[in-house]
Amino acid sequence: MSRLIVISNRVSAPDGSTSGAQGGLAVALQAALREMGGIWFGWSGELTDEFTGQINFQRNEGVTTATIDLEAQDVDEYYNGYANRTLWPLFHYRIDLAEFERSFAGGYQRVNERFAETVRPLIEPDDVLWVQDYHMFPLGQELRRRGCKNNRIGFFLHIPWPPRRLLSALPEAHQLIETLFAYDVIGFHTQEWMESFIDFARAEMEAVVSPGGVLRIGYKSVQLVVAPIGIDATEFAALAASDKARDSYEQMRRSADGRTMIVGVDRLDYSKGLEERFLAYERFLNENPAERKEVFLLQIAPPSRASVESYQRIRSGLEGVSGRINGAHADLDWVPIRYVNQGYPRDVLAGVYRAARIGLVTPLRDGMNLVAKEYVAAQDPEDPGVLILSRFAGAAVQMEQAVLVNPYSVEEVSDAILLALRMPRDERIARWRALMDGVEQEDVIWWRKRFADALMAVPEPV
Ligand code: ADQ
Repeated sequence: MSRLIVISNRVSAPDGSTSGAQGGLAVALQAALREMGGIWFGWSGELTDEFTGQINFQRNEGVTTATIDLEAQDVDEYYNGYANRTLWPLFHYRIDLAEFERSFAGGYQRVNERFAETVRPLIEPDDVLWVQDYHMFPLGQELRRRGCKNNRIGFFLHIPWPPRRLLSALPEAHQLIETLFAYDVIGFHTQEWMESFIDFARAEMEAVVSPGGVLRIGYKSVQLVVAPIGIDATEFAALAASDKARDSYEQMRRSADGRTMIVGVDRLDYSKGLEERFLAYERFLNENPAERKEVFLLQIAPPSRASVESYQRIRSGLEGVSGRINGAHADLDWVPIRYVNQGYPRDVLAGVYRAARIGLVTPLRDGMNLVAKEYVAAQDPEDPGVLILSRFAGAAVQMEQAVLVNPYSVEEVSDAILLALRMPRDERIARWRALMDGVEQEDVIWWRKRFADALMAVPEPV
């Protein structure tokens, strides 16, 4: 039987010893690795003075992880540089924040070659490879060049694919996209991201697409598939029913002191629309004096990518806006925004979600957004809260019973908050039931299977 080799920037062991992919994605990939056997390969998160390609193997609960250390220059150019200062902003439609430097592109290519060189000896002829996300676009091609001719290699993109005209600003766009033809299958969260990809390949590279979703340039071809990621709904429901979740639920209810809680949970990232969210909430406070002191917003936002300047700016920007709103509106017994910069264990988070009457998930652009699904999975079926969700999150395609909003419009989001607060219980239950059915059916196991089926259906190389 084939083994599975997962390759991503960071890896995650079942005991949580290495950080990186967390929650549902990690659980799903670990389950696949347990079933098929194999290895999860990636960067350890550690630095080394000189790259040696020495691999650190660990085995935990039936999952083997293999990690390597990188040089400081690698991390600057590949991770902080090309991945987080070039591709991430550009792929989230923030060309204004994207930085184009040849050293970043060079470092990105070098690290992908280092990954390929190091992981290559671990790969056997029958192994199936699954490469994750935008850190690793050229990896498939580098592996093919090193002799992985017959392995099935799939690639999944966790972030949006930007419109063609935006992508044209990337100096290496053509080369980068050509490398993707080394994969057998490329997966996207939504039809929209896939269509943007096809649009670029057609218009700029004369690619042709067949009705079955095979994209061709000359003699090279790749199968495209839409596979929206889900959460592990069963795992999350169990978390929500745990003692820890109940404690945090009760603690939140007590501290809410009879007021209605609105919750936001996001990595501190400009793509998540936090500033717009705060401004929309302020508008709600101004427009609805009667409701004003009946609500508060809890925003949990642990800092991420803190060495990148645009992240430092968003952080101080948010401190400014939340401070100003609290300064202008707070009273002796009420603070409108509780703004918390730290991460919490997932069971605690589940209790917090359940205690919130509104889940406010308003990214300006998001590949999928798993917080929206977790919020739904944590609700009390008898008295569920209301999900307010950005139209520009990939999740909106599957979650049309949420209150969908344009996150750029403070008026629309403010109106949505009022609508959600006044929504009768029957309607909340009906919407929640439909959302929960989707979250349960199209969960992370479904996602993994959908992608794996597409990969296994590709005709075997000869
Ligand atoms: P992210 O941009 O990280 O993921 P998201 O999908 O919302 O966004 O996942 C965040 C995860 O981190 C959730 O599981 C959430 O519970 C957890 N998390 C966030 N804040 C936390 C906190 N304070 N404490 C503890 N946990 C916290 C990228 C893409 C998304 C895509 C995913 C998966 O940007 O669009 O949905 O990958 O493909």
